[in-house]
Amino acid sequence: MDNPLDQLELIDNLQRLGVAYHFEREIKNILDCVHDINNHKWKKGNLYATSLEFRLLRQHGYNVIEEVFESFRDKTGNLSACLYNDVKAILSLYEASFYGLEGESVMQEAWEFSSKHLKDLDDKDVDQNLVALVEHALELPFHWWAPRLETKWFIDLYEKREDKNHLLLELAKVDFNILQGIHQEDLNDTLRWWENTGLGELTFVRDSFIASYLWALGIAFQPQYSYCRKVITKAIALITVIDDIYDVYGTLPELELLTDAITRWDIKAMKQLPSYMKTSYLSLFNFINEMAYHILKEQNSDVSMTLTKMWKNMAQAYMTEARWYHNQYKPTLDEYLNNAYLSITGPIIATLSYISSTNPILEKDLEFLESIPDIVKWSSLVFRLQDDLGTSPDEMKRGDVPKSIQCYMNDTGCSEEVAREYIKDLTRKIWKKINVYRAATNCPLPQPIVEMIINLVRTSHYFYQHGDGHGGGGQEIKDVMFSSLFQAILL
Ligand code: 0FV
Ligand code: MN
Ligand code: MN
Ligand code: MN
Ligand code: MN
Repeated sequence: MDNPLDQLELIDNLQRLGVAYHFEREIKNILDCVHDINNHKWKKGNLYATSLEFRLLRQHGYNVIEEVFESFRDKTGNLSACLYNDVKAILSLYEASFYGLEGESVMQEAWEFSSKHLKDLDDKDVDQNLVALVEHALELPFHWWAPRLETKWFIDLYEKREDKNHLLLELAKVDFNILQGIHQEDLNDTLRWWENTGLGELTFVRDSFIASYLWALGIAFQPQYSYCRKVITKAIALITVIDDIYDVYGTLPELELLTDAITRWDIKAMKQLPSYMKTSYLSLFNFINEMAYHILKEQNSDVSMTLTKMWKNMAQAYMTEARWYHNQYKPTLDEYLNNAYLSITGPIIATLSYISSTNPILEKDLEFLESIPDIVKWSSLVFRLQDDLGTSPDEMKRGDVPKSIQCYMNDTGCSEEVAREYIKDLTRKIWKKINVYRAATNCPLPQPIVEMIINLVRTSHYFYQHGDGHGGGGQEIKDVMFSSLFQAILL
């Protein structure tokens, strides 16, 4: 292909079909060329092409200015009304707008303009494939997709297209099935570990082991990250149990003992725990020690201090929430969020992602992660806000610390509906900060790790878009779990 637009569409399809990871070098070559072309005839006056180019270039770390959209204004200075009828172009602009950076006004305007028109879309004369894309994009824009979790959906959609490339479709299906086989092996391994812990038999624990694996898959799907996925799955399974102990089952004095035991990180501390807590504590202890041992053996790096420190942070943040709840204390939103980015455990998952997928592990990276850098903090905040949007209705019914929505209602006296809109708006604002970070060239962490951290955010969007996908799990998420993990695609 030598038409830039065809090339960009191909890249977009490769990405959505889940096979772009095979063509990283080719994609970079194309984008390098597109970025350097001086003849702009192929996209002049074409909002669809301009937006697609902008989105792909920004996604891949190229510097593009928001002013490329200035030429689409009408005489009144607004994004032009004559664009309303071009659904494909507006969708393309909408997808691009999620790559906006903090402080960019044109991007904010592009988001407002495009999302409004897509929501109000009269779809009776629009191609059904495009309508499906619009509906999906309004739920989750491409930039917020957890790569593997949307692949099956897109392959199905792509197959229905008249202009599909048969070879590409076949590649996507075969590749999906091959990866699914690898994922099933990971799951087998970890499931055996989980059954051996016996933690699933604790009466108060949510049944969410497969969901824990799906989180790991959302974070890192590529074949080489099996060890990383297994570590993350186990961590999330343990986090879920410990979280339920803090939120649902434990009494305040018992929780003080558990917090003390995790803070001390000493097997002797098990003695002081009520018997129902002992297996959870020892499982966590063993899991971390085993991982530290593995890394020591493989790389001669000692990660034990970093790991224990992250889990201490979590236990202390859980304890803070438990004290607030049992004393009926209502934190302000600021106060709540200052603790909640830790209690969502994003910093642990980010650190585990690094440790379980990086060789050589560097002391300076460990220190950087321990300091909880902005990228981890912001990602954890978005993760927290999504969790609160999805889980707080049930949490409030059961009794729990006020979550972000309730804190904002307490702060301002507004309705729940207004508070939820505020939290969604805050989510988009923090994403712009994440985008700035992602675009910066001076991040000390390896790029794949930054992407895993961002994939954690994306996975949280996925899990909580229709409620509590992790704990409660509506039918929709169960269906997707089943089809992503256990159903091969027919060729
Ligand atoms: C707790 O859910 C829980 F298990 C989480 C945070 C999802 C697991 C995913 C990762 C750790 C990556 P819940 O809504 O009860 O969490 P909070 O913190 O609100 O009690
Ligand atoms: Mn959906
Ligand atoms: Mn909880
Ligand atoms: Mn909790
Ligand atoms: Mn929650």
